Amino acid sequence: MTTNTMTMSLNVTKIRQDFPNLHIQVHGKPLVYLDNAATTFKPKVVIDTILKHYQSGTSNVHRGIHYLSERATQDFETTREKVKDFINARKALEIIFTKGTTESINLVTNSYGRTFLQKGDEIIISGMEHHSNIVPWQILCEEKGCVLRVVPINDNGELIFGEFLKFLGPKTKLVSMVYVSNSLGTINPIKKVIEAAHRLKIPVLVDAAQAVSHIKVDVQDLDCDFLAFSGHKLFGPTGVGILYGKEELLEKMPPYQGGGDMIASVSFEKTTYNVLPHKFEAGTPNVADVIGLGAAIDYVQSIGLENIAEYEEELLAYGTKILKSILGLKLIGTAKHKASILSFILPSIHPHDLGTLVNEEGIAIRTGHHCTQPVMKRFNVPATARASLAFYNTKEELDRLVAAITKAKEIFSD
Ligand code: C6P
Repeated sequence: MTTNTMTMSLNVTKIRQDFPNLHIQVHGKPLVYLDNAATTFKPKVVIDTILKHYQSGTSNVHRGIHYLSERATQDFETTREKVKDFINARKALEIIFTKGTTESINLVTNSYGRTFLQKGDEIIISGMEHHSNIVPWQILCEEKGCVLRVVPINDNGELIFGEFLKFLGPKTKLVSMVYVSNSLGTINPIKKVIEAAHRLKIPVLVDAAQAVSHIKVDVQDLDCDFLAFSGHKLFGPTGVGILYGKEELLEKMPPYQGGGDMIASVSFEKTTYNVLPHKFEAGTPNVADVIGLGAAIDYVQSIGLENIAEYEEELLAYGTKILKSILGLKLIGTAKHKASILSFILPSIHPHDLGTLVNEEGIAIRTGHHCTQPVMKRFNVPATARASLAFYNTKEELDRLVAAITKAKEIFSD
């Protein structure tokens, strides 16, 4: 281990051995992967778990009494327990498996929203939402005649909490807000948001897509009513996500989709629905990836989110310092409370050109609007370059990013 990583709380050199994807070469150079907000790499244990399911455990769940089906069902339901413990839900039946954050939010808009919201009702979101926490509400507003209210953000990319408080009122029927912004890195004061909304008995959905891999999320402590996240941003597979909902709310909500597994009985005269959580899980679920998510949660727990947060804080501070040393570089998103996401622009290079040039150096960053076009509008930029860090990244990799940006600047100054 180098001196840079010695000072920090994790044995990153050892951790990096767990991630095969970190050891590939891109354009003849060792890959530097700084696109973790888009998706994280998967540790070998997750890959092996999925492989094992397909090689010697393939079966559907909840349907058979044969050995493989019982085993797959057990592994599948064990993951539900793991998710429950991971976010500290009261009961496993409060954990619904979905395809990802996007589907989790759409489940709430379609089931809760369409049932309990009416014309003139207001839904509050923030100015830093991902499109998946904007568009489903807009669709609902169009259908039901509800009103979407957007809490503004300040020049640092922080929620203007006073404005949020002013928006809350008798017409507010739901608050849906991101915990950690994917394009700014801002950590929102989500507990305060929930407390304020609950004083008026307004339920709150938390988009925790970017939160769960960086900070300990405790749904009982937050007291949120719904919480959504994706497995693939938590070192797990794509195609599986979580909707947490309080039991009393989920009980009141109608099914989101109809099909197998979500029913108690079906006849042409009357169909009755299954109990929670199955009421919301129509059809064959993503068995292998759910089981893979269980392995990812075990892996993250073995490192510990407190250790991860501490390490990433130091990495973020270092990255912020060295990026700021690049003449002309402007950080977009300078909130006091931030997760390890560094968005920036350069006056002379379009982010897409920068992304292309650093890619030639073997460095993966994301450029564009990051599915947050209103954030780009707020900061009056067409796009940003974004380096998003995980606990397997190092200071040396950030040094390589800075060197690649400096080289790109030189090319563009010719
Ligand atoms: N953000 C990014 O590069 P899905 O696609 O359903 O797994 O997650 C959607 C989503 C919802 N909320 C937030 C805060 C997010 O960051 C994302 C996904 C990726 O930033 C892909 S656009």
